[in-house]
Amino acid sequence: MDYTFDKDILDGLTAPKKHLSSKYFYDDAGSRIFQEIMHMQSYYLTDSEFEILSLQAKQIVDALEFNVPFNIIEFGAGDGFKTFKLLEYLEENNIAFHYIPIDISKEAIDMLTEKLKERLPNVSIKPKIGDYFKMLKELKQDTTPSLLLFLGSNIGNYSYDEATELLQLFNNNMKPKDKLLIGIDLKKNPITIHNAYFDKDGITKRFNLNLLLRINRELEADFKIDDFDFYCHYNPTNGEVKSYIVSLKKQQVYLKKLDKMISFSQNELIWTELSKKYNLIDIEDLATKTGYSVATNFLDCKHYFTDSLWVK
Ligand code: AVJ
Repeated sequence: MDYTFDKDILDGLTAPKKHLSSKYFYDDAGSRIFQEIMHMQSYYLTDSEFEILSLQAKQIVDALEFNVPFNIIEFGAGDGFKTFKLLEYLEENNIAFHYIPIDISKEAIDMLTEKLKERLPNVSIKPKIGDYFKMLKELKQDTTPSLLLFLGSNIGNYSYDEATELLQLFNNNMKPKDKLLIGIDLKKNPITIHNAYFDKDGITKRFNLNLLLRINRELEADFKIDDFDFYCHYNPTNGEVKSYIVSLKKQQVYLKKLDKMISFSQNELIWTELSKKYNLIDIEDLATKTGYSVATNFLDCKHYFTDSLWVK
């Protein structure tokens, strides 16, 4: 077991305002439920970014102005199906590159590698399993020009300060002229965002409650899932979607592996996720603040989402 998991869960559930990190959503079961979310009609982010990477692949590659071969280093690659369109364009146009997908989920990376080898057998792929931060240090030694991919609006999971720290860390481990293509969801009609994160079929609820099942498995806990519910709220002013698990009654949960009893009052919340939305001015500020300049914002046709190309 990852000691950090035990400690983070214990700290989060004993905090005055309970919280659990959404990075722990992605065990194998959680990664599979996230696949269902990505295919929900209401979860527009997937289609918007897929459209950009399909229809604007040429524009993105032209904007890189890289010598070949170059590295494409993807953080949190997931199943890689969006990135596939970019790789396919490069392959079809005989542009040489090495694809280095990085993810914390071994199952996700194995599936991605297997599928990519089937569909693009000639692609040079060097998969890595681990935490972005640890991988970044290793990659700094490589002199090949690199495009870093941080897609899917994963940056939204970080508060503004955490995002600043992460982007500065990327920057510190990039070479001059390296580039970062970062997917960022944009502020829009609050109803559209509400429907994407509080879906009526309860898939996002299942995604959140799966974390309690993971804690039951890995910490031998006795969460009764039916005694908890899911709630989500979008704040149109600051662009923050916040997700919560709600305790439906006064109850206690025993974490047997840590020999710790956790008390919940009725209606007590566990904050599980932040999904932050930006507008283009915010993105400009965030890039400048973290040592980049924005080369281009590639927008989908509805302008719901941008893949923003940043130059170090
Ligand atoms: C994978 C973190 C970008 O915040 O939109 C989807 C995860 N949470 N539905 C997001 C998520 C609820 C997703 N990210």
